[in-house]
Amino acid sequence: MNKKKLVFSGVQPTGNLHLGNYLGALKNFVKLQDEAECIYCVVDLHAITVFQDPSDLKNNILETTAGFLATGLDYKKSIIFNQSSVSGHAELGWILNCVSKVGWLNRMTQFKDKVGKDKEKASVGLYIYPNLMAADILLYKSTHVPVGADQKQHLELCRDIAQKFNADFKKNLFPIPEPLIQKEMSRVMSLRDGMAKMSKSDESNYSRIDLKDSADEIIKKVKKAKSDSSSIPDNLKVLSEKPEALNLINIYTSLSDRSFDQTINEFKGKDYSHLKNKLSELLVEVICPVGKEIKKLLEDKSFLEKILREGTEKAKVIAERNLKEIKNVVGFF
Ligand code: AQP
Repeated sequence: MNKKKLVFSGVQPTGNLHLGNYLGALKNFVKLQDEAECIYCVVDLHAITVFQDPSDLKNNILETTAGFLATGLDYKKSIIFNQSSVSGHAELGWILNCVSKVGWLNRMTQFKDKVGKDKEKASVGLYIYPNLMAADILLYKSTHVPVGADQKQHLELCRDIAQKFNADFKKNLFPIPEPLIQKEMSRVMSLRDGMAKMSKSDESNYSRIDLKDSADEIIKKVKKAKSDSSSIPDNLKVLSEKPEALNLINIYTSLSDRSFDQTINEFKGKDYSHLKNKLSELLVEVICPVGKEIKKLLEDKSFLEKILREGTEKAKVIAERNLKEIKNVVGFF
């Protein structure tokens, strides 16, 4: 059993990276680089569970890679690559499809939320997506997985699959991976609806802050964000009844690396317009440099392709070694 801390996580190249990806995942990815061996993957096989225009997909893979680098990932410290270039993900994905249970997948709330009433028209890939996610993680025998709270259920499924595989084949092959979910800001909500998560696929541009937004766009989006007409309360109980307002407080808290109590003490009794002004200033300070860096990196696509190629070579070494062992345990030649 691999006792070393090995971190794996992925981001789908399905559009512009947003504040939810940054606060829920990427910020944590960067911190972990100095504590553990880290593998960060642009999960393009996951992206095609919903149809992607091929040329958009190519651009989005590079843009997500640029987002990784611009938020502080160092390709010399971490392995950065795209999933489809290491065939072991798909191969182990199939093996795990045969370990996982239909009943387990039927409980996945993200699938139900994404397909709504159109279940019959959803791709099979979207349904078995969590099994592929388990393969991504287990292919490297990863021990820790930094994700936003929306992925917690998928990670629990991955743990169940790893345990079942180990039990079925009577071999302690896979470590049972631990989720690393940010305590302060595990779920960034939409700026238009405090009950829906901020998401790339939300049709409204005003629902999210994209990492490439200009200062003007950020200010406009924060100004239009839903909040509350009364003043800011001094406790979480009252705020919890106003999810949009709570979301703004949480974003400010997380971006400024403060505690919730510190933020409340600063803003209690004031109007939300005051919080919005401070939040816009902070967002412009933190997010605009990231957006500028993404745009700069995208000017040299061959550099980004080179990073992915080099990362792929490193990922393949681990993946091929582990897959050989896994196939042998399953009974393949
Ligand atoms: N709103 C969010 N709050 C906190 N964390 C979030 N993450 C995504 N949205 C939020 C985390 O970001 C990582 C990468 O997610 P992803 O892009 O691979 O997939 P997703 O969760 O499906 O993100 P989107 O934006 O909702 O994409 P679409 O619209 O394409 O489905 C994950 O760790 C995720 O938890």
